[in-house]
Amino acid sequence: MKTLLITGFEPFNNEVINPSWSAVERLPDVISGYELTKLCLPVVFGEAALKVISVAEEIKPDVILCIGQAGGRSAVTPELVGINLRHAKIPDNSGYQPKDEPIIIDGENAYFSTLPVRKMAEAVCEAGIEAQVSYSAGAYVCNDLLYTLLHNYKNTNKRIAFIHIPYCTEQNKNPSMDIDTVVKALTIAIESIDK
Ligand code: PCA
Repeated sequence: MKTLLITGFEPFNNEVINPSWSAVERLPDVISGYELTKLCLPVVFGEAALKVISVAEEIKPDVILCIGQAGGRSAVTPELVGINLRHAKIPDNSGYQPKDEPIIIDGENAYFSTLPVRKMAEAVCEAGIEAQVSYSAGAYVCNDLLYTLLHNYKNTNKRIAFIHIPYCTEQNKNPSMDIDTVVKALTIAIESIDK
């Protein structure tokens, strides 16, 4: 069976939940011929990617799909691109707050995702869930993770993407999405990878 490493994040910015991990936790163990390994990541620059890479070295997944919260967005948004920039409006969970720093000194400016993000967004939309491709993952820990993975696995056949999701209903913020809807969206996104 093919393997898929899927990650969510711990809470950050004074929240007590992060819907990315709540949704990942609820996914079934097998979707569309992919056996899922689930991992919860620290919201810490550099460390999140190191944790993914160390587990990926062990289990050698075919696909790495990372999920994160994007407060303020109303849609499920697969990210097209990761950029070589760290710029944080709030400190990460270790207290680090970089300002306009590269992730990799002399690294490429950007890498495109290596999964079919447009197809994934369209499939989710067709199921009646708000979704669209995003052209910026920001410059915080989520972008750091996406860029670092794409950099680390360039010239390999590992397929990598990042999906940002809205706040969940329990966070009492607007806009928001039910975790069950996010779980459905992620399932459909995974099912569409090889279609
Ligand atoms: N969202 C943050 C980091 C962790 C998360 O869930 C981001 O968009 O960078």
